[in-house]
Amino acid sequence: MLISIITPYYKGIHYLKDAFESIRHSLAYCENNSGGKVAELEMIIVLDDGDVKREKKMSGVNYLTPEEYKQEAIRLIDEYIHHFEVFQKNHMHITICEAKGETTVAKLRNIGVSHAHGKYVYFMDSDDYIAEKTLSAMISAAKKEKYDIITGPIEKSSFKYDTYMGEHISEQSYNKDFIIKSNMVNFDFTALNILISREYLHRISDLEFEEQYEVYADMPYTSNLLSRTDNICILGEMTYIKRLHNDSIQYPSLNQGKAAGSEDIYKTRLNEIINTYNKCASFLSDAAHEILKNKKKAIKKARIMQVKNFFRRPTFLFRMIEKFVFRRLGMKDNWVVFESFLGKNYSDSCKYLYEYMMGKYKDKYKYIWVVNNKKTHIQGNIKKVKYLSLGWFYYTSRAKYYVNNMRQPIWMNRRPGSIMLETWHGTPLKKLVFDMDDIHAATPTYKMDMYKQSRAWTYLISDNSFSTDVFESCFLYPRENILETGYPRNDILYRENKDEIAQNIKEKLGIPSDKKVILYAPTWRDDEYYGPAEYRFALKLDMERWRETFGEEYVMLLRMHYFIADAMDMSEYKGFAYDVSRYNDIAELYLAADICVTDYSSVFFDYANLKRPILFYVYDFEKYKDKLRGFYIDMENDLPGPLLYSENELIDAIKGIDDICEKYSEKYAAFYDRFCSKDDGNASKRVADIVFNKK
Ligand code: C2G
Repeated sequence: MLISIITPYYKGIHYLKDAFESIRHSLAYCENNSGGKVAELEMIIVLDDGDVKREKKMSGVNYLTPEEYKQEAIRLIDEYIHHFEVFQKNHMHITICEAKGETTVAKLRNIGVSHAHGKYVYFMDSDDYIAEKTLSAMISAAKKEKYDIITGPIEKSSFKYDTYMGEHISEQSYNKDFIIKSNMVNFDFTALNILISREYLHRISDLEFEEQYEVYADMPYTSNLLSRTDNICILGEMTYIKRLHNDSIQYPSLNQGKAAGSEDIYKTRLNEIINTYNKCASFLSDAAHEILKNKKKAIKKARIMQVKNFFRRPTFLFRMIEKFVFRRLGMKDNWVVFESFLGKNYSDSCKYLYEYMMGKYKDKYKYIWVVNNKKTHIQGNIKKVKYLSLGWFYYTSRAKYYVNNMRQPIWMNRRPGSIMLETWHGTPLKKLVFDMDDIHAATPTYKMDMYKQSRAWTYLISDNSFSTDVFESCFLYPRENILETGYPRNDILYRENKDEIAQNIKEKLGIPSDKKVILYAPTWRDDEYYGPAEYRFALKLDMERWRETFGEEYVMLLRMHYFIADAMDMSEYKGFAYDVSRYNDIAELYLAADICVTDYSSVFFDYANLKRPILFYVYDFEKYKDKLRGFYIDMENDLPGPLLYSENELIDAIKGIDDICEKYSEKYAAFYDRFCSKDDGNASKRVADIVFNKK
């Protein structure tokens, strides 16, 4: 008994690969649970080049030609057929057909059906996947009895197949909001996950998708299917996973892409269902009613939230004032706004660029600093404003220059002719934005937001040629606007009086001058958060043990990432452990530190400028590497220090730090050449010359 799986495809080879992977696993499951009997499947892939031709070009996105898209798909299909035994054993036959010119998914599916030989047809989209038990469940039901329709639940997930299957993660670490479980079969009238008997299709006059519909052609088709038979089987184990696209820029789903804003069409279609079926198949009109009711409720809730936000946070009001008042005042060509870590610190490249400019250009420019703590000491004649205060709106609106090391707010709309200098905040180690497959962090619209934000950057600073390559791919950012100058924030690490500065910092922190300093500066974990930019961190150090072991010789500086919301209480370890999480400038702490312990933070790229020992305390290496991010460099081979997986290993490494320095001297030198050689103490000058010192 042959089943024909019909899959329209136009792009997103990684999606198609996941679809194949899921079929491969599901086939293997079938085989193992049916005494080795073959499943009898055929797949009909309907290739469409029409959509590619019509696609709106986005800056930075590299498009393949329609022919290249096609070849890419054919290669993948070929690989599966020839490399996996389970496909050969099951005599899986794959037919590739093509649709040219202006097409719709509806048309592709009809083409697929016209090529099908199976007793049943099954629509599966190329960007979705099926659960392991799905094929086995549907095949055994179809063999047992002669149903017109066999169907099961549809889940939604924004994760790739591997992650969904949970090979590397435990249930608890999922971002639950991303997995929306829907037990209601065909909740939104999709044609997916329905095994349809071809004889039944024939009986109801060879029902077809209406090809003129760009979106929601499923709705009339599925309502028709469901209303004309009672011979339906619903299987709990026949699960289909609809994938939510996290990259609406390069790989938009139909609704995110050309059919964006098709909400009204959806409502019209629901009303059609209500009007058509309210007597003959009232369960369909009831379902459509229910969806409409829930939609209305959701809109109402969103409006109430908007009003609440308006009163709770004055940002909305300030945005209006900016738009209608400040924007009408002229742009100030000599105003420069500096902002580091959302106003949390006076630090990073913004600080060093500012100090250079102040020394060089003096009052040729008016300098504005975004600092949330107005007591922050900043030398020079400057104006201080808090992040997102009315003053912030005023100055960022009127200043020609805005220098920032993070992402600006997504709604920010800089005026024409203004310049935004993005200094960024580190050489990338962890995969970023468009290089990430899955997004585990708190903001599901990360890729789309980041794309929009980075289009507003006039320049982007890079510390080395490695970062330049990465920024081009991870931000889809044009290479010609990247300033590969080295980091202004590392200028201080090359100052002649750096030892004197270090001594002053130790004094300021109350560190006895005879003690050496271990700086522990870890990063944040994408999956441990309270909300956007508010992350949790559990300190995996037994401080009592550290004091006993190292208290005579060392003190410890504990520096949490700026996203970490949890405060640490180190009062018990006074005189040994210092919480320096709120210290403004980590570069100053680098100068004071004899050893740096970090994990996946970009901290080590900068600290390596000092050529002092670096240890990597990576107790959750596997999870971080495989599940959360993935890395740009080979952590096991390219680092200037050892990976230490447990507290014991870390303690032993510190005890034998001289041996480690010796052992890693060659790797350290290679690392320095690759990542630090642009830094020489003059990066601020190089940036200022390009951005501000224009003739
Ligand atoms: N940082 C800090 N204290 C820490 C960790 C980081 O002050 N405990 C500062 C450092 O200047 C570091 C920067 O924040 O370089 C970025 O921190 P990362 O840990 O690298 O993490 P993230 O903010 O995700 O930025 O390209 C760089 C990446 O974007 C990483």
